[in-house]
Parts: sequence; structure tokens; C-alpha cells
Amino acid sequence: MLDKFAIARSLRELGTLLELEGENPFKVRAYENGARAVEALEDLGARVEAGRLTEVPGIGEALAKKIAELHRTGRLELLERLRAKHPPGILELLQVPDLGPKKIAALHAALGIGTVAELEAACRDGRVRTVKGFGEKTEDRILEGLGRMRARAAERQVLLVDALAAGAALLAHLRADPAAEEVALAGSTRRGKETVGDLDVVAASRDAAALAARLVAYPLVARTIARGGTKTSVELASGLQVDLRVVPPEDFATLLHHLTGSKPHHVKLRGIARERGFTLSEWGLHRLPPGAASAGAAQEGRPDPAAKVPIASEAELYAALGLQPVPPELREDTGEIEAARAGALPVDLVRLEDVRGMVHCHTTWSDGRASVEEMARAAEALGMEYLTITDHSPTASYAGGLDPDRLRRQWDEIARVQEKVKVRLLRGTESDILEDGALDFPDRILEQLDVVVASVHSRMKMDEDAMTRRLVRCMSLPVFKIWGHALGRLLLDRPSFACRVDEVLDALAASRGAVEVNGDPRRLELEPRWLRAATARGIPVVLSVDAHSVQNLGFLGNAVTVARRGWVRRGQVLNTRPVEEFRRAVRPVS
Ligand code: DGT
Ligand code: CA
Ligand code: CA
Ligand code: ZN
Repeated sequence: MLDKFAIARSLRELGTLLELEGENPFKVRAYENGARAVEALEDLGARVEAGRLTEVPGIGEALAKKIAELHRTGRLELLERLRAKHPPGILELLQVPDLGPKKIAALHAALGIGTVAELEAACRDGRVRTVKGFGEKTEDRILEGLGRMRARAAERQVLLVDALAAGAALLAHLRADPAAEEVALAGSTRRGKETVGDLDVVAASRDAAALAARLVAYPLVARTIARGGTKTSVELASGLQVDLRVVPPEDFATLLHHLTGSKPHHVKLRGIARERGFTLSEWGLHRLPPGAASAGAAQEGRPDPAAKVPIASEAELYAALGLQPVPPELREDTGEIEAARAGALPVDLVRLEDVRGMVHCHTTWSDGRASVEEMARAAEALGMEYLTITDHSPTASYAGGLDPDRLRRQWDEIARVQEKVKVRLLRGTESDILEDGALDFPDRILEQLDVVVASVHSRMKMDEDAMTRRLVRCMSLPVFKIWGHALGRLLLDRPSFACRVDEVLDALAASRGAVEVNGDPRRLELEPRWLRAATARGIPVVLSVDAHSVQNLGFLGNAVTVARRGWVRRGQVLNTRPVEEFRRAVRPVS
């Protein structure tokens, strides 16, 4: 008999193995959905017995049978058969960068490599290079990839969007408890950090034990790590750790603030508190006894409750320290405290509701999943004033890039759809930045477009000099207007490519181009420190979704978060402007 988490793992494994068999993606996704549904069940055993699995959304007849078989026997005929066809460590091997099913099969056939450990040993002994289609370079790349994989596993970081999704579901569960007065996410997730280590949750309640019990009873909890009076830590089925702290309502604001961090931000705040005769800690803000401040004595343990300063909100806390309120996204000790002290913190950071147009959208004309009309209607439903259609350019053939002829036919379709929708459709392209720094369409075509997003998709391993020259050359073109997913990183997967960013930003400023903040959860760049370097040069910003489906339009929120972390103000964002103003600002002409 398997428990629900083991069953979910088996379903995921089955999905991956079927994918290797060439099974269609919808079916493969059904296994992932099924796995999630099973994990979230509170009464798996009872449902199996009563034959009531199919009442669960995401579980159909076929899946229900497999789940029941796994539950009863701990085995699944189909799964065993597929496992026997592949090396034992196939799932792990598929995680190795640069290694696909074909290469894995070749290595298995030639060298009997079946696990990651065997793969590593074979690379180190120089045996992999003896296999047809593999070389010394491949060996190095595999070893490098294994190193990255290990570093990632050690860090146990997850993407912000995954943390937010897990957090939203958990918060709903905790808030449903009658003892919960307030529940909020804190930590790096609240600060909007691109990847996070765990979920920090703060609750206000008179009954800490009730909330701790409710957390432990959350269906997705795989194990309890620690259980104390006001602190409880658990691990979710996904491997994500959750730290819950419960305090009485009057301490909620200061604890939320404390657990939001970051640590360096707090270290500085504590210094300011002492200067002003207070001590700031996880217990809240307390008045120091006279003389204690000048003595500079670091306080240990819980301060005298009688000296507590009542604080009802984070804004009140900052005010008590003589500071402007600092939004969570800015709390990284990168100058925000000094600015807040001088009253120079921007108060008009861009917000989601400021954005009027969806930028950087793909459709079925290239590698998107939705048609022009579907994207248009979805953007309209979201209250957007405009939408830029930017499918891939000819060189991006792997992504269905459009040649000039198909591009013209796309314009016809855009015109037809425009007659049916109110949202304004802008014609564009995501043009590859070619190896020599040229764009991927002739100028006479680019000039007929409203929007050109220019991005690097290939040859990312150039050396720093060559890449810097490539970008600077491209940006010097009069038709260059928007720098797409700037440094090509993929979070938890691929680092930014090498280039001298300051030099490139200088070139971008000189050409009066804009930089994109890409909302794809795996990209989230240009990253905050470079965004600040960009706006300091007067470079405007475009908030992009890089959408390949209707659902991806939701990526806008991610772009807004990154922009805020980069101190980007509303007035610096081109797609907060009305459509004609936006068009004038990005038109690809000299
Ligand atoms: P993460 O989880 O690695 O993505 O980053 P954080 O910032 O969420 O860090 P975490 O979960 O270790 O702690 C959450 C917050 O709690 C942190 O931002 C500040 C606060 N905190 C944690 N440990 C300490 C500490 O030893 N001293 C101080 N002052 N604050 C701490
Ligand atoms: Ca955390
Ligand atoms: Ca934590
Ligand atoms: Zn792209």
C-alpha cells in the first residue's frame, strides 16, 4: 500500500515515462494534474474504498483505476513495464542539463550508464568521449551541468511564482480557521525575491495552538519539522519548508515586519532605533531605559513588556523611526534606508493597475498556443487598452519564426481581428539579435511595425568582448527600440551570459532605446540592480509578459514586482502610457 505522496510520485513518473514514449502532451499533463489532486486529498483511502475518486476534479476514470491499483497493491502494471525499458535513474538523468532522452539511451546502450553517479564517473574517466556523438567538450559540459544541479539541490531554492502559488493555497487553509484573525506571507516571498528558500507565514491569533494544529493538518504537509508554542515548521509534499509564527493581534505588525526581512535591512533599522532610544527586535519596538542607548549595550532576550511601544502597522513602525515607509520589495539595504531618512524614497513605484498595454505576446503564428483573436479578447477582458503581437523572427526557426511573407499575412489577420475587438492591436516582432549584432528583418520591414522587441536567443556562450560588441552594435541601429529578456538567464537553470552590462546600457541610453522587464517566471530580468543602473541613465522601461498563452498574460504581475524591486517609477514605464504615446515612444524609425 502506498500513501498519497508516493502515489503522486508514481503518477508523475508515469507521466514522464509516457512522454518519452511520445504520448501526447495533454495526457502527460493529466498525470501532473492527477498527482496534484491526489496530494491535496484528505481521505484517499476512504475514496478508493467507496469508488468515489472520479468525483475529484482532475481525476477521470482511467486515472482513478491507476490510483486505486497503486493504493491497493503498491504497484502499477504499466509503470513497471515502462520502468523496465529505461535505465533505473532515468528521471534524475533527464534533469541533467544538455542531456535528452536520445543521449541517455545512447550512453545506456554503449556504456551501461543508468544513474547520475555512473554518468559522472564515466565523464571523469573519459569514457563518454568514446561514444559516437559525444566528445571531450560534451564531457565537460555534463560535469559542469552536474555541478549546477548539485548547487541547486543544496540551495533548495524555488521560483517566486511557485512559492506564491503554494503560499496562496496555504493561506486560504489557515484563514479558514476561526482562531485566525490575520494571516500573511512574510520573508523573501513577500519581498518578491526571484527565487526563495522557504515560506514564512505570520498569523495573528489568541489561540496559537489551534493554528499550529491547523498547519500540521494541511493536506499537503509531508512531515512536521518542529512544533513549539508559537513556532511551527513543516515540509510540504513539494519539498518546500513552511515556517509559521503566531502572535496576538497587537504584535502582528511588528512580527510581520521582522519576518519580512531582509536581514541587512533590519540590522540597519536596529541601529537607527538605538540612536532614537529604542530597541527593535522580533518582540517589537521597546523604549530603552535612560542611558542604555549611549552605552550601546546590545539587548539580549525579551525586553520589558512595559516598555513596549504600540505599533499597529508597518507604516507606524517606520514613522516611529523617523523614516518614510519602505515597501517590502525595497527592503534589501541597497540605499532604501538612507533615502527613507532623507524623504527621498520614490512614492510612485509602478503598480499593476498603472499598466495599460500588454507587451511581448506570441501567438500560434510562431510558438504561442493562442490565436491573435484569443490573445486580444483575453487582454481586453483584463482591461487592457492595447496588446503588442510580437512573434518570432525568421532565424528563430525552432520557434516557428515568421519570414516577411508570413509576417504580412499576419498583418492581415491582425487587421481582421481588430475589427472585432476594442483593445488596440499593435504589429510587432521579437527579432533575434543575430551573431553580428544585426536585426533579423530588413529595415524596410521593421519600419512598418509598431513594436520591435530585440532579444538574443542563440550563441549565448560568446566571450564577454564579443557579446558586448554584438549588443552595442545592435543598439546603435536606429530601429532598435526594446531590449528583450536582456541577459538570457533562466532562473535555477542558466546563468546570465557574459557581457559588460554598463557599456551596453550606455549604448542603449545613447540610442534612446528601452529595456524590458520580462515577466516570465523563469526570466524575471533585467534584474533589479541593473534596472536601477538603466533608469539612472534615463533609459525607459517596458513591462513585458512574454506570453505564449492566454494564461501567461498573468505574468504582468511578476514584471511589476521585479520593476518595483528595481525602484522603477510609474513615469518611467512606457506601457503605462496611452496607446498613441506608447507607439510614438517605441516606433522603430530613426
Ligand atoms: P530565504 O528564505 O532564504 O529566501 O530568505 P528570507 O529573507 O525569507 O530568510 P529567512 O526565511 O531565513 O528569514 C525570514 C526573515 O526573518 C528574514 O528575512 C529576516 C528574519 N530573520 C531570520 N533570521 C534572523 C536573524 O537571525 N536575525 C534577524 N534580525 N532577523 C532574522
Ligand atoms: Ca524565507
Ligand atoms: Ca524561514
Ligand atoms: Zn524571446
